[in-house]
Formats: sequence, structure tokens, C-alpha cells
Amino acid sequence: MNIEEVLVPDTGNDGEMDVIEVAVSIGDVIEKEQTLIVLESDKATMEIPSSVAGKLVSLKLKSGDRAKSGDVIAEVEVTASEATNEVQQEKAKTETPVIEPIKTAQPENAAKQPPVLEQKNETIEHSQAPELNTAVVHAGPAVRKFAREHAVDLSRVRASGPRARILQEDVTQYIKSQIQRAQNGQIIGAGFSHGAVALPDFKQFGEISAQTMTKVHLKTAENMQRSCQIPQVTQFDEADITALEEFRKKQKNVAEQKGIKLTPMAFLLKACAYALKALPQFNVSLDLANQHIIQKHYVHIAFAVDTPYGLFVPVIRDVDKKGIWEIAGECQDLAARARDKKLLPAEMQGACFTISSLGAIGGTSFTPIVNSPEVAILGVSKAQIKPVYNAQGEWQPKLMLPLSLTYDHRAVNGADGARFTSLLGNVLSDLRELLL
Ligand code: CAO
Repeated sequence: MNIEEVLVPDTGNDGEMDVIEVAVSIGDVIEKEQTLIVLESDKATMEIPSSVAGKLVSLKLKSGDRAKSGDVIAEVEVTASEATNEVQQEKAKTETPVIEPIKTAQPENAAKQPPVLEQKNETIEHSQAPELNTAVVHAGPAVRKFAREHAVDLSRVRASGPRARILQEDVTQYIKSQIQRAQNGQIIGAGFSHGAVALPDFKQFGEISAQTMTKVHLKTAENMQRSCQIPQVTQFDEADITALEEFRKKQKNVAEQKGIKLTPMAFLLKACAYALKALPQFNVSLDLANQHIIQKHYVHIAFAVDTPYGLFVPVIRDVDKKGIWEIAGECQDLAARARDKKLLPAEMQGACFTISSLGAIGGTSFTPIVNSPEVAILGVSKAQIKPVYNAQGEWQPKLMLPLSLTYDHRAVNGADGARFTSLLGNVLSDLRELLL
């Protein structure tokens, strides 16, 4: 049995240093260069590796001790191959190189005045949101390894050890709190952190102010980013709604009596329900994990509502089974309640398809983003009177409604995209189609 002592090498530091972590235990079989302890001075933290391989038979230092160059750290029963190389071992021991600090710990005065570690993470709106540790992270190799294995970003972990050192219990506590928050649905915004761009200091360019993003805004941003990972294509078309507008205007008195505002939206909802039934490949969701296409046999359609608090997307159920007045009434009621923040969560769930109408505002076309797990969304822009030529080369002024259909190209092919908008065009230009 050949027992070797492992010493604290020349650390380049004259005085004693704190042993802040012991990374091994008696009985461990260790490798050469494996970290045994971590030393810390006011200026640096350094991991001290073993100069030999073998079984650890004793530890002479423990966490909290002070140590200096030449002190014995441990005794190791060296392995046979190491023992036969005893001469080299001796040499290595006497020629142990100066250990360079692995990182600068804190500025000169930091030990007396530790830096403020808590900076609120602006992308997560919750009182118990993890705090970003903007100072240098202090953690030993075992803790770093543990954090790595659990995909924990140590800069988010609150340190409870001496001199703001992160302990393994801190990482465990952090993991627990994140699981708890995820289970409570409190983690919002974390999903798009990878899309974040490093921001310059805008103040250098002029005056700025910042306000906290609302939950609705964060959730929308997160959903949009997730949806942008879908391969999507937008199909543009125009529908002649001249006759539809005439019909709609004729209904104004009836609408007033019913207390309902009849806009093109109700007709769009009805036309989309018709198209979803005619082309059911648009009324699906992809379950890629199980390699299933989930066909829906109901027709619930969502529509985007612009409110001062952000975008809300209420859902009208069974649009295919409802008449225009009922749809218009529901649309009006849901939009009003969205603006009053009175929508129930259930009223924003279960959609098969979405309509986003910017018609009352303007624009000629746009590319809406599929609201996953739906596979298509219809964007509607402002109707405009345009000259439309017939087969004889004569033109007539027609009210043309721009349609922008975005679809998930994994679920729907391009020809069907064109079929969908073309069908919508036919239905909207001649409402009698809806009766068929
Ligand atoms: N072209 C021309 N005029 C249109 C039109 C169109 N495509 N769509 C609506 N209009 C007219 C309406 O007919 C109405 O005029 P009248 O009073 O003369 O009839 C006027 O514009 C106002 O309509 P509205 O906005 O009050 O009602 P709506 O049913 O058309 O829309 C709603 C309701 C909730 C969809 C809409 O108010 C809204 O919030 N749109 C914004 C949606 C949005 O933000 N989408 C982007 C989401 S992110 O992709």
C-alpha cells in the first residue's frame, strides 16, 4: 500500500485562504487532476486538483478551515500504475505549478460590501419571479455540476452561503420553486427568453422610459414566438363583397331593432365555418408526439379583439349551426366583454380556426400568424372599391375584400390553401352558396 499526501500547491497567495468547499469524500476513488477542494481569498476562487490518482483515505481539511501553500489536503492510496511511477509522482509533487485563479471573485472592497445580487427579471411578471444574479456567480465544482445536470442557470439562483456563495441546497430550492411555479401556471414569458436580443443602453441615444409588460402582452408574445416555429405560408386573395354589402346595409333597420351591429364579421365567420366543413383538412391539429392528425368534428371559431390591455381571442362555438344574427350578437357581446376584461377563460378556449380582422382600420393585406395548435388563420383587411373586368373586357366598380390565409404547411398543402380562399370568395360574393 502506497499512501501519498496531496498538498496545497503554490497558489501565488502568501497568506491563508478559506476552504469553501470540499468536493470529495473519504473512500472516493479519485482521478489525477480531479478537484479536491475549493479555496477562496478576497480576490479569487480556485479549485485545487489532486496530483495523484487513487483512493482517498483521509481528508485533512474541511469546509470553513483556512489553508496555505504546503498544507496537507488529503492522503491518497495511490493506484498500482501511479505507484510504479513514484519517481515521476515525487517530481510532480515538488514541481506542482502555480495555480492560477479560475476567476476573479469580487472587486477589492467587495468582501466588505457584497454587491447587490437581486435584480428583477423584467421578462417575468410575478412577485416571486426568479432574480437575476448579475454579479459573478460563486459556486464550487460540485454545485456547478449539480446545476449543469439539472439545466439550472446559476445566475438565477439566490445564494445563501458565505460571501454570496451558491450551495447545493440553493439549487435544490430553486428547482423546487420553479416546479411549483410551473405547476401553478405562474411562469409566463420564460418561453421566449431564447429569442431575446442583447439590448444596448438606449439612454445613450436619447430619453427613454420603461413600463412592465402586462401578463396578456407576455402571453401573446410567448404564443407568437412559439407559433413562429411553425412552417407557415400565407395565401392572398380577394372576395367581391358588393352584393354582401348591399344586403348588409338593407338589414340596418332590422339590426337596430335587434340591438345588434351587423358588420362583415358575422358573414366571415359563417363563410369560414362553411369552408372548414368543405375542407376539413383545415379543421385539424397535429399531434406530432403520437404521429396523429386530430380531426375536429365541431366548428368553433375564434376572432381577435384589439383592446387597450392587449389582444384577446374569444371563441364562438358551433358557428356552422348558428344563424347570422346569433353569430353577430355573440361577436358583439364577446368583443365588448373582452374590452371590459370580462371574458371567462373558457370563452377563449377550444377554437379550430381564427379570424383576425383589421378591416375597420386599414391596410391592403398582412400575414397573420397561425395560432397553434390550430392550423390556419384568416386575416381580413379593408374592403375597397376596385375596377373589376368581366370576360368582355368591361369593367365595373366592385367592393373587394382582401383575404390573407396563413396555414401550417405541415398540415395543409398549397393547393388546399388556394382552394380555401377561393371557396371563401365564392361564398362571400354570393351568400346563396351558404344555403347549399
Ligand atoms: N372593410 C371595410 N370596412 C369594414 C371591414 C372591412 N374588412 N370590417 C369592418 N368594417 C367596418 C364595419 O362594417 C363597421 O362600419 P359600419 O359601422 O359602417 O358598419 C366599422 O368597420 C367598424 O367595425 P368594428 O370594428 O366595430 O366591427 P367588426 O365586427 O368589423 O370587428 C372586431 C370587430 C372585434 C374584430 C374588431 O373591433 C377588432 O378588434 N379588430 C382588431 C383585430 C386585431 O387586432 N387583429 C390583429 C390580431 S394580431 O394578428
